[in-house]
Amino acid sequence: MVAHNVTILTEEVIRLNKIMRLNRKTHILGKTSVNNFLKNYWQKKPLLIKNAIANFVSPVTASDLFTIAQNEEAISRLIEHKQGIWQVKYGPFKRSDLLKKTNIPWTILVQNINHYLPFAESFLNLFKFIPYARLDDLMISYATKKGSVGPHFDSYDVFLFQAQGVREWKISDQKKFTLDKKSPIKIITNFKSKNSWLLKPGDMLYLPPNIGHWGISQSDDCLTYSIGFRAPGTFEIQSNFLDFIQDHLITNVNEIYKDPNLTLQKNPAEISSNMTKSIRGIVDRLRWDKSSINHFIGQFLSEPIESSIFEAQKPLSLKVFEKSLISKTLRLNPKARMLFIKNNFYVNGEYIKIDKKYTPYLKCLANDREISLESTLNKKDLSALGIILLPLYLSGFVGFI
Ligand SMILES: [Mn+2]
Repeated sequence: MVAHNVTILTEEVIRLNKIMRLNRKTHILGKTSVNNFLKNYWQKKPLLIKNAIANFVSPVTASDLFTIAQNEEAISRLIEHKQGIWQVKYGPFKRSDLLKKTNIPWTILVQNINHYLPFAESFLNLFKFIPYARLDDLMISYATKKGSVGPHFDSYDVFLFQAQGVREWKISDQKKFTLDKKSPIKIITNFKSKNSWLLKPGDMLYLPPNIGHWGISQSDDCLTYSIGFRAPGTFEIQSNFLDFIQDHLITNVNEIYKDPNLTLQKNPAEISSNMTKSIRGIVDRLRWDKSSINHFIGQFLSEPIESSIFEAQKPLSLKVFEKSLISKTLRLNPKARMLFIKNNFYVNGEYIKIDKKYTPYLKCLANDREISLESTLNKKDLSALGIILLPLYLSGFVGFI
């Protein structure tokens, strides 16, 4: 695991965690209230927040980022702009790839930092005013002076938090863009800047989808955190739903088409109306209701990202597991997604069947991503919770701190 190699100042993490826990409702949006943000900005228009976190010092360093970029599982990109040509290389990288001295401005972007650094997971807590089902990940980019990924637009909402150094952000109000067809990355060729801001450590810019933007590092130590959101496509929802229906068919596999009342047809190649009617009847027997659609939604939205690997744990007796449950804090694996619809819970695309009585505990685990059970919990409830949680533990979806 890469996390062991990453040097993070523990005190700094604790200090930041305190700021974030105490002020998480209002802090990160500055003077803008959450309700005002959702009503007037979310998915609608950009918002610049100066001093979203005052006196911010990034606990994540460029060196941490380079360490993560060496991990096989990590998703990273290195972008350079050489003599008018954009070049992109994909990770994993070697440390030597990143430490080379060059006069050409460059930038590296590493996704899913919250899977590797506990600090990054805590940092995402500041964005709890947006549902987890919409949250994608924390990406961190490092850039040398003039480093950039060029003028472009994204299909998703993003918060761009300046963590270290200075970055200039130019944004446009254009509706139509022309793209550079030769470039390996999405580059707008007719970009016209409408606003330009210098973001210093602790400043943040929110951008809704499809806003042209261009961030250019103004220093050799530029670190930008991108809090990205996800939104499933309509085609993706529909095709995944059809797969779900297929996986959940309750049909007698031995039942076959019958025609005991067959009569002589004039054209043997013709499919008769009797036959089309009979098969239409079979298709019409496919049924789904609100509850099966909800199960689909829960499973679909809680699917972890494709590259996630969960390590299975060594078998453990329920008794030993129960002991840990009341003495330690159980937390979700940073890569795990846990969501719920009313009293139905979904972890990493799996439906977790539970007695209604235990929903408050599971809601706590889903919302806070961790739970500490009290030792005063009675034996029956402890054992019931153990039976629910042990399979999640064995799959590596939850673990003890
Ligand atoms: Mn972007």
